[in-house]
Amino acid sequence: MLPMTANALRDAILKHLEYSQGKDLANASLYDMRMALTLAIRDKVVEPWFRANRASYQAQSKRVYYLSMEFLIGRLLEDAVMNLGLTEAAHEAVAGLGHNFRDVLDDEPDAALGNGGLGRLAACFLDSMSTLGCPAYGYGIRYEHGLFRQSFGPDGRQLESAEDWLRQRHGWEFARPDTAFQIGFGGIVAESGRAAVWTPDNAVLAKAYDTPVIGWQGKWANTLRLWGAEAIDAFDLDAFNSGDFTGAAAPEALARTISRVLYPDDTTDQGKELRLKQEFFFTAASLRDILRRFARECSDLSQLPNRVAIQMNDTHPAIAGPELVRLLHDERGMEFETAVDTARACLAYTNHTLLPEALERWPEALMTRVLPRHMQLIERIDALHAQRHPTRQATILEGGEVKMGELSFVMAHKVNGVSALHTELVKSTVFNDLHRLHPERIINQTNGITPRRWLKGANPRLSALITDTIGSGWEDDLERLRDLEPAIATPEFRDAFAQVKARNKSDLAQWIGQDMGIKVNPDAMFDVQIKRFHEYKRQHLNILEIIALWQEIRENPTANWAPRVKIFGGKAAPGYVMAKEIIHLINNVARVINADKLTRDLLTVVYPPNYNVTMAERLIPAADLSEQISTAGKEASGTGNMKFSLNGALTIGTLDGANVEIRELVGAENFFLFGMTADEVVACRQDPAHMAKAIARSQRLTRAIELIESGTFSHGDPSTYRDLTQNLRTHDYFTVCADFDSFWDAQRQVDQAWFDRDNWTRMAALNTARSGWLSSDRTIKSYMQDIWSIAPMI
Ligand code: RUG
Repeated sequence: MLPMTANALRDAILKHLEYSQGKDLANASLYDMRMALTLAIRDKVVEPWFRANRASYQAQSKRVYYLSMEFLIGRLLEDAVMNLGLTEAAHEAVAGLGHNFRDVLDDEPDAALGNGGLGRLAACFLDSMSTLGCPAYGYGIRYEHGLFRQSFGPDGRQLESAEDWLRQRHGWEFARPDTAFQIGFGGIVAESGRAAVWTPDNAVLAKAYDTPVIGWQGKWANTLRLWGAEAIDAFDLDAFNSGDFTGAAAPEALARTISRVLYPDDTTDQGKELRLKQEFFFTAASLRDILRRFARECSDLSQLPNRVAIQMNDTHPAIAGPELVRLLHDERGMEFETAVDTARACLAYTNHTLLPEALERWPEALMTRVLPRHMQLIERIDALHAQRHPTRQATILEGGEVKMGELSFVMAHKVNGVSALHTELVKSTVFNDLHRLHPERIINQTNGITPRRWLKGANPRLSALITDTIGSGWEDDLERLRDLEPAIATPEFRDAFAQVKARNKSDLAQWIGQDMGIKVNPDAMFDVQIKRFHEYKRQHLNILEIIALWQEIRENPTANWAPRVKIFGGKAAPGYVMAKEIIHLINNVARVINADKLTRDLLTVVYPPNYNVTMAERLIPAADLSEQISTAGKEASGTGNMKFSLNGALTIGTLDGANVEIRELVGAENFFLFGMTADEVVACRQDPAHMAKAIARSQRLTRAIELIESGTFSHGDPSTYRDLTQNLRTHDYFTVCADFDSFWDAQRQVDQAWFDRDNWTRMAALNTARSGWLSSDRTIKSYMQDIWSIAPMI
């Protein structure tokens, strides 16, 4: 006899198989089973979802509106089942119906509505807001095609193809055809008294799709509302009747372009009109939705900041400032300055980067063409700021461009960086002048990760060991992991911890063998670098060190080397030539090194294609060493670094982003530090020969670069990687060469530490025990207190 919940769940699955999928059990495919389970679980989410909505309406509570171009949510089924406490019941129910639960979970497409850290942070925040009972809506775009699918050509180059997660029905969402707004572009502005009337010359319909986000233990659920673009008049019947079948569907095709693809880039401003339209599209629809909800509860617009907290995730929704001013001033008659101040009291802005190419700037001509009224309002906002702060130097408009970072700053009551170091750099560099004028505005909110997905879900073995040792309750009170410390002093716990890691590694080794045909030694150190490819993240520093190591092992194969499996994962933006060259090089180094019989047992390089959230969930629990090797001052925070540390991997890293906090938390003795500090990097660049000197100083680096230049990894063709090696020799902005020797030395310290396996395990377990502060629950509590002024409702 199955336990009751499993029985009830089985009945619910059968009902959905029959009535939602139109299948009986005998004919149900894996897809049918997954959809039926998804819908049965979704039913369970609806009740707490309604309850949460009712509670926040009744309390007339302030709500958070998290505006983000990206929500990298990945798969949802396993998370929802886990948060509802139904994992065992679902397992039994599915097995009882003749299917394998793991296969059913793995059938779900990975919803890649984001590029990397910024989008995954938004997804972790949704989980934490629901867990904490913080009334919130996530607002974004329902992209038809998420981040591109990556494969590697026979020559090792990255190939991109369209991702199509919506080809199958998205079982979690509720379409809301009755919640739709017309979003206009272009047109003319006419003066009308004190305000203005904007008449766009074209418009699309933003249609809402809601996905409930259930928190831990099913106590609260918020809504992720994604906007899909459609034509207002979907079909041109006259064209159809005259035989122009393609032309008849043209309005729909054109409108849908706006929500068709996620821009495959997280650091550079694409400069495309479509991108600006996407940004305005989802921001404007969200603001209208927010004001509509507010109007149902309150008629006094001066109360808006007491009910509405709008978080702009990066500058992508920065147009929210002028658009909210327009809605309040032009459409609701609020006096201009009051409208600006009211909007500012609602808005806050998170900065995620200092890279100049990633701080969006729009040509004034483009802004005027696409959003003529907003351009006028931006000029007035800039002028008002100048009038109020006559000593200001930083302007919103400069050189014929609108600087969206400055606009966001001026229109936000709080601006936050995402790690301690990053926030100090935000103050001292990009927003230095604005910080001088508004010294209270910039605050730090170090990023976090949800322990539900990144420990409980991704690493069930470690989770079970933790629960056996300190009891449950750590899932939403992660600081409790500190209670593990006394146990870590015992050999029994360390053995159990080491066994968990060994089993996770054995699973990964099996997957690598099956998926890639590469046999890896599960007893070797699994050394992992997974993240977007970018020169500042320095995957090329890692591969140069691998080449140097390979050489030394070849020369002295019987020496006491620590065997390593070097694992890479990540995509490069399709237009980012240098990042794609690094991918190309890694694949070819892997080809050559993996074929070398002399070094085979000591060094293997593995690079599975199409890295995504699901792959991260597989790799992180099996990692021994986490590579966080960015040029100091360039990685705003990082969140992968936190996931590794929580899962008991040791970090080799620079003093960059949240590495600084991680090192303080876990203890300097449990972290392998190398490289220049952010200040030293700046000083190093003062010497135009820094890279040449570093190469001349380091025989190993010289040999590694020369080996690439000799054609060893390019079938004898010395020209293949010329751009890459020339860049290192003559430019090297990201100081790969200057940090190389320090990186090499730190890697040898890692080797030494690895030889004392029991002590390694102790260090790894201490990383887990001391990572509680990295929970996104901590981050969200801090946003609630310092930015949103919202109290939890559970
Ligand atoms: O590069 C940053 C990461 O350091 C950070 O951890 C993450 C979340 O805050 O955001 C990343 N990011 C920055 N993604 N896009 C940008 C530039 O717009």
